[in-house]
Amino acid sequence: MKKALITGITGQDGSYLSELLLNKGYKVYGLKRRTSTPNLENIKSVLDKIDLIPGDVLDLTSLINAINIAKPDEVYNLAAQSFVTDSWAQPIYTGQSTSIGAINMLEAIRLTNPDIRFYQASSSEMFGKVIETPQSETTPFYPRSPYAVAKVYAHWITVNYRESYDMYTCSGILFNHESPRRGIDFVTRKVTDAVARIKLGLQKELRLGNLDAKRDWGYAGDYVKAMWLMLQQTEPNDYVIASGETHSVKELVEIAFDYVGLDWNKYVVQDPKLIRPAEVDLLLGDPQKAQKKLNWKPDVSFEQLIKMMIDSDIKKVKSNI
Ligand code: NAP
Ligand code: F7E
Repeated sequence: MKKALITGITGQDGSYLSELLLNKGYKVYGLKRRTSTPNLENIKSVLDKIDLIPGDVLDLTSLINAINIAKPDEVYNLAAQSFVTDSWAQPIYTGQSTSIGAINMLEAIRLTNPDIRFYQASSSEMFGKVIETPQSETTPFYPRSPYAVAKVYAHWITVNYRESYDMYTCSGILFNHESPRRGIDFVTRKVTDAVARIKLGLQKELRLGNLDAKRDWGYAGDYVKAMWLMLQQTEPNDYVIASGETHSVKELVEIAFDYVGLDWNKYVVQDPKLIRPAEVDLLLGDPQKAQKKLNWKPDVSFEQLIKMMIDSDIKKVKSNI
């Protein structure tokens, strides 16, 4: 039986990846940091099937301990301070968890068992103020936030350990991916939750920042399949994972309000406080390499994704009334 260790298991991607790996017959271990209140909502359906190991990616000893317990064939490093906005408020912590966390995990592997295959959760935010469109594996990076700068370090250290130590390390450059389990701060979930509340008469307005920003959005359940595929190849490599379509925040809002029969103009308020110090205006990924080499393609469209999230939020909000 193959064994996998996932950091960031309580997050959106960690939960979908756990389900995928369990379905493939893996023994799944998750690194979980201590929190003062429970945060197991995303993994509640798999809790009795996985093993959680206490640890933090900033604590190398806890990572070595986790590897000694799990003895994994594969490590998926998904842990990070992943909210771009907060990376300006907490730049040093974001740098530590997002970049030093990655090298800590790589060092833990190198020192214990360098044959372990390693996946690093890299991000389209690294392209930032884009040099070319669409963005592919060869597009130069121009990060625009402390988060994105930290992800660039984590990406290159992953490449460097492959080249320096001949380790099987892969960097998945994933464009935005969402789901009903997306954190409430991110724009898709903020919109779908608000639409549900407005429809049910519990909220009057939705305050947003830049409506013109464009993103290449996909479904998290599709994207975790690509993470697994990357670690099943003969040779390690880096891949862009994207839908190949871009949409503005305004389009997202229009589709979401339309779906419940409401006019978004009556509810959306632009709030200058929500504009970022430096914005990423346009992201559009070119997933051809992943399509050809991994035989990967997404199944869920942008519209289906938004509708899935609204249906889920309406159910959640109703169950709490
Ligand atoms: P998420 O929901 O924010 O989950 C982040 C996870 O990291 C949580 O489980 C969190 O634990 C954990 N974590 C944070 N700091 C940690 C630390 N110091 N030690 C141990 N665990 C820590 O993020 P996601 O959307 O699932 O994304 C997964 C990864 O992919 C992240 O690295 C993110 O930056 C990257 N990424 C995401 C996207 C996207 O569109 N979703 C795109 C590209 C890359 P707590 O529950 O305790 O907070
Ligand atoms: O913002 C604009 C905002 O916070 C998307 C993370 O998973 O994907 C995510 O980063 C866009 C930005 O995601 C609001 O200015 C407008 O242009 O949903 P977001 P993100 O910053 O793209 C990448 C790939 C990651 O790696 C990250 O970890 O939407 N926007 N108004 C807003 N955004 C938010 N959050 N809230 C607003 O009110």
